[in-house]
Amino acid sequence: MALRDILTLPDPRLRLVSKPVGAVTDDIRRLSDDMLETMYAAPGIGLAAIQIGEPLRLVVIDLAKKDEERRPIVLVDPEITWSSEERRVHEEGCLSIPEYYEEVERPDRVRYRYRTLAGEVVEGEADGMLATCLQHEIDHLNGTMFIDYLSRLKRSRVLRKFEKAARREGA
Ligand code: K1U
Ligand code: ZN
Repeated sequence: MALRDILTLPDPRLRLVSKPVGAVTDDIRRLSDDMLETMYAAPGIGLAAIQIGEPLRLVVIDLAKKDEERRPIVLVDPEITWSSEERRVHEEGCLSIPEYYEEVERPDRVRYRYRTLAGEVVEGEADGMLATCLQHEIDHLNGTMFIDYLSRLKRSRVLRKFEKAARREGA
């Protein structure tokens, strides 16, 4: 396992559409281990492969609380198969936009499908934090970030802040 660097705004790789994983190989198993280690260290509750620079449709999630045992989920080629008309607002953060949190409105419930590393197909329906997290992570696979759902003013403010920071770091 290896701790990997997390890409941050305005890195253009965060806007790539990731490619399907297809067959699970040892490289994919190693990548999912790295993703879990990186997510736990951040700390975060989810991570998409593109956030560590790998444009593959691979996601890890663990919604266990600090005092609970870890419950890692590795999702290979995850999809949202249905979204409710009903929507809800939830505060979101993103490891690629450090220390920025905003309320985002999304479908309240979703149905999803993914494969496990062992090749099993898992289908289910989620609400609450799992629904929010699944939508946030699957958005990353399509090059979408949660700031895309904010007003143009909020989005341009946060983008400007991170572009300025990147210029300072490059200088
Ligand atoms: O994909 C990511 O950038 C990870 C992101 C997932 C997420 C958070 C909130 C709503 C939707 C999706 C994070 O994990 S941000 C960090 C965070 O929320 C957190 C960190 C430690 C404990 C609890 C939450
Ligand atoms: Zn994110």
